[in-house]
Amino acid sequence: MNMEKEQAQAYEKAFLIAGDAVGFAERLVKENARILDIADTIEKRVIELGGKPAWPVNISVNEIAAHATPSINDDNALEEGDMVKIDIGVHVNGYICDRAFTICIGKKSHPMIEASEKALENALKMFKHGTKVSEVSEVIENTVNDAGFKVIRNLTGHRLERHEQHAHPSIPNIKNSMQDEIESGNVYAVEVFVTDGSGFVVDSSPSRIFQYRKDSPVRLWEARKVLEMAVNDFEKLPFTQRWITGVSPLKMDMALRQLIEVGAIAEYPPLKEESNALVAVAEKSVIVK
Ligand SMILES: [Co+2]
Repeated sequence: MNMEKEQAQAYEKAFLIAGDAVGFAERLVKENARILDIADTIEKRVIELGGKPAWPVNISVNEIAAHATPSINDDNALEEGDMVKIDIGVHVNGYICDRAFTICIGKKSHPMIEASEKALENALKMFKHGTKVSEVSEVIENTVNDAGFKVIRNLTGHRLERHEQHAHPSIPNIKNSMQDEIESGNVYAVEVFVTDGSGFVVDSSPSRIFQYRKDSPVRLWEARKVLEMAVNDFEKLPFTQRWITGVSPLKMDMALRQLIEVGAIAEYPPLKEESNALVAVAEKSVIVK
């Protein structure tokens, strides 16, 4: 199956902007940099280049593997030795490019980062029509194990769909017996998480990433306002408190809680390595021609 021209052009633009944003972000991640400034600056850059953030920039440090993003008045800054994972999503017209990289502050590299990048590189070489997903997974796990580390068992790569960041099939990082095959015309994100811990993530808190699920009546007008923005401004893709305008910070948490209770939005809590071990990630998206 071949992509339509309009879709192909949107993807091309999203991929170019994401590539630029990654290079830009790499220069921002350094000792004493405030994570709020890093996230705001990257998101602004994506918009200036004609894209939209497909989700809030994730800045996950050390044992946090993913789904952390700065709060509205976040004061946290990066420190020497921090293992910093930046995950950037860019969309053009709903067509998404998903990228992530890791920097260890004050070090040129780190064996864990090198293992994630090597596994990603080996996996990307296999993205041809007809390759089994299970073959890709096996290459990822073997590469990481050969480097002396473990993959995170319950985090996966995935297919990308219009306005859908995690479409079927997933691309596990562990050996499996999935029958799905890589298909031309599809877009996939390969996302390799590496650790020296137990290789499993659990929910942590507080959640700062949310996503529209369904329309539901809610009492607070602030909650209705958030839901309206989730649909109209964020196009049913993930969002965060930092992006919500016109709602007082005092009412924000109450509004979000109401929406979660009625199932109007879902929350994505930060994911923490179960044994509090360091985690590195390397992720790229690929269009299969
Ligand atoms: Co991803």
